[in-house]
Amino acid sequence: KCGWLMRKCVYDSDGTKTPFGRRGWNMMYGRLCGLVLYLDKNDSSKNKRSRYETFNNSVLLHHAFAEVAEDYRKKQHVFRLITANLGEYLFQTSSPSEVHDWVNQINFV
Ligand code: I3P
Repeated sequence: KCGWLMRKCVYDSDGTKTPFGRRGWNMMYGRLCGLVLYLDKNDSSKNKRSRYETFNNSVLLHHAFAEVAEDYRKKQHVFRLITANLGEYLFQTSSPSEVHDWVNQINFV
């Protein structure tokens, strides 16, 4: 599964709260490949720096859990992703069916 997502970091991958200044929403292109969710700032560039950024932004899905973020009311069509190392992200998609599709694809990889 691939597609554009808005991402917000809530907890970093060491389980601590993401500090102010890095808690904003960013548009990213998500690609689900096996047990990794790759996140690119755009879907075309293939230079070394963008590959490094893709690697740096990738989320490992082994023992990760996704759910519809029903308690998050500021935006629509948002799902939450909690990772094994207690990182937490919110992702906004474009429709209810996209939310369910991402959640199911992440949970049943
Ligand atoms: C954050 C940014 C987010 C906001 C977050 C802010 O500021 O405004 O949009 O989350 O609030 O901290 P910054 O870009 O300086 O990190 P919401 O959109 O969910 O309100 P938060 O700290 O309550 O998560």
